[in-house]
Amino acid sequence: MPPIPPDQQQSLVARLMQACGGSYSPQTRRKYFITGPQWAAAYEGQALFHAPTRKPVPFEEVIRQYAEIGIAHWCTHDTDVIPTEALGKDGQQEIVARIAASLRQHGLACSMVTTETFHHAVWAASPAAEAPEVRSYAAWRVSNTVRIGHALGAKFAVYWPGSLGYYVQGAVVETDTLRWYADSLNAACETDIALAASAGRPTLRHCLEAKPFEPQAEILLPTSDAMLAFIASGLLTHPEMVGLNPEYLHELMWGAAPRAALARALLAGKLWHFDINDGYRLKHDVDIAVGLVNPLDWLNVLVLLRSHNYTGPFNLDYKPPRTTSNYGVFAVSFPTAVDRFITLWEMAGEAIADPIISEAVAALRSGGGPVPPADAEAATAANRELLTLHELIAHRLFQILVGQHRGRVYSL
Ligand code: GLO
Ligand code: MG
Ligand code: MG
Repeated sequence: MPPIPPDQQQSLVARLMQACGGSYSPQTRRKYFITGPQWAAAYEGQALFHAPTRKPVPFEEVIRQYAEIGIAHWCTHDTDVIPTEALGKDGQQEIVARIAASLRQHGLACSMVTTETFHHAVWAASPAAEAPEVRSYAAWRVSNTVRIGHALGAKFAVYWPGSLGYYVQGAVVETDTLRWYADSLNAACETDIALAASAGRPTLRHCLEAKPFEPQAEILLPTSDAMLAFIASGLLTHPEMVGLNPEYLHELMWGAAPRAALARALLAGKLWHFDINDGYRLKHDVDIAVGLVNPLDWLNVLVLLRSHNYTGPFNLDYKPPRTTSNYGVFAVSFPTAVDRFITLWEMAGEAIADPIISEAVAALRSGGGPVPPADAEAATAANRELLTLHELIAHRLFQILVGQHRGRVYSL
């Protein structure tokens, strides 16, 4: 093949995308509670050791592009859209008004707002630092975000504490740090209650997001389970207003089974928001788009969520790869992420309705017949053949993943 001149590359990408087929219409995509973060689409490809590879994308452009793709909900960090120095000032009001106008114009809703408590130098010792002035600033920042959330009609606020951790042991007192972190959340909830009452709106659902490591060394709330314990610790004045925003990769990173972590959150009644992406165990937070690494595991995650009637948002918290262009972010990265999610969601419905899986599960639950309660040998023998069904179910899920349950054959 001769070299492809730069001015012909977009049309090549567009033609091959078209050739892939299998995409859903924007109307279909809008039916799912899929949310698109400002920061994901605007991510410029920078990282520790890595320079940016893309140009900045302003919120007007992100909102316009999301609308065209069929992503019906948008979310943001405060400082994705408002410079730190303008927060709480006239500049904030002016920007929030522009965001509201842009969302209206393109028919999008703001689903969630979140406070950046990790990038700015003020957070060097975390938002729950020893210095009281840093902590009052943190309390003001999360309260200000709640204010922005109400102004934009958001339903959720998310908290990824980011650098709520430390490089060396002994320099921070863990119990105090956790108390101070709770103080900020309490301030956000109090502000929310007052604002919601005066605006006649429901309060937001405040969702904690854990990440086990990176960017800091040791961390106080590394997992969703740790956050569940924190919510129930008695430190929060309004624990009923606080739930979880687990992120698929964050659970995978520490070696967990994401599906099991989600199941524990479901049982606690705290699975309110879900960051969807993909990646690898025990590696960095690479935030690859959903289904590109672990599609079978993703199918299983969605079987769990569908069968337990999860109705919260699916937030596309991933990073388009550094190799993708600004054009590619909206022409390939976002539409394909959304479409893989929808396909996996629909396949999860097929798995739930599959007669083979249903019969196998029912058989396993029926067991092999009554045996005396104290007889291990008899209980083992009663189930000897039935237990083969575990592997059969896993095979059937693989068949559903590759379409063999619909007659696609390779044994020609
Ligand atoms: C980073 C987190 C981050 C959060 C965001 C929302 O690893 O996943 O993207 O989801 O700050 O608060
Ligand atoms: Mg996240
Ligand atoms: Mg992540």
